Amino acid sequence: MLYALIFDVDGTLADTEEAHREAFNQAFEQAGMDWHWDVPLYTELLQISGGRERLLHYWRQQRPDVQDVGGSGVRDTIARLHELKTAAYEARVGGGDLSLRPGVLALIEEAANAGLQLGIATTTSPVNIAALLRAALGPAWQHLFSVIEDASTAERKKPHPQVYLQTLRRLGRDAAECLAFEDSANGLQAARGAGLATVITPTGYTAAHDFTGALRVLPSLDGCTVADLRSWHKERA
Ligand code: XBP
Ligand code: MG
Repeated sequence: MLYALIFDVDGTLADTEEAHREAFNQAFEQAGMDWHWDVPLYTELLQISGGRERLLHYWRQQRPDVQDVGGSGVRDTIARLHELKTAAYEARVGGGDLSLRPGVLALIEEAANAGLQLGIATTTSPVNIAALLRAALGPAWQHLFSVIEDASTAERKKPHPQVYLQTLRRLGRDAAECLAFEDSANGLQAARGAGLATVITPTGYTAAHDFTGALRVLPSLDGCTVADLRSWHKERA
């Protein structure tokens, strides 16, 4: 039986990575740094989940010789850049410009009305989830989700399964009673690592990823119903 749906955020609930990329570049400008992440570079950097981890990876890869910026070491500089970036992203997305991907709102509402539990398992920061979902689902958005696990509660980032394992534990569900929804290879690996059958809806940033092991790979959740999910869920066995 299917009892719960667990959603990734970035790329799955909404196509957010372009807004994240622009927010990173705004943070670099505000910090007076000459870094700039264009779309091809950001597509590559998205293989690292977590904004702080992505910044550290880029620094080690592109500027291994630079040990501090304006007297702050690497760790402090990254923390400051990520704070600037998160504020820039919140300002961009909090105004409601970014809508949910096609079919997401209808499926969430139908699933909630059908009594399915809804969870969120993401590597993004809680500020970003609230900015996106408050605008897209209204101020009471949190009541739709029984469990939210994010960068503030799960230290290990995707493809590590920690965020999904913690979500399952807090839902009180076995993986076999749930479906996961993801957009990326890291997300698929994390969900599969927790034993979850996973529906993939790629974005422009993740279209070239390897989705072997996905239960379904769909252009979007548009037209997807709870009845579809129940029949796909039966197949996974
Ligand atoms: C995608 C990510 C996040 C975002 C940036 O998260 O990997 O790091 O790219 O957000 P999801 P932060 O698991 O929802 O696909 O800067 O807050 O990490
Ligand atoms: Mg994602």
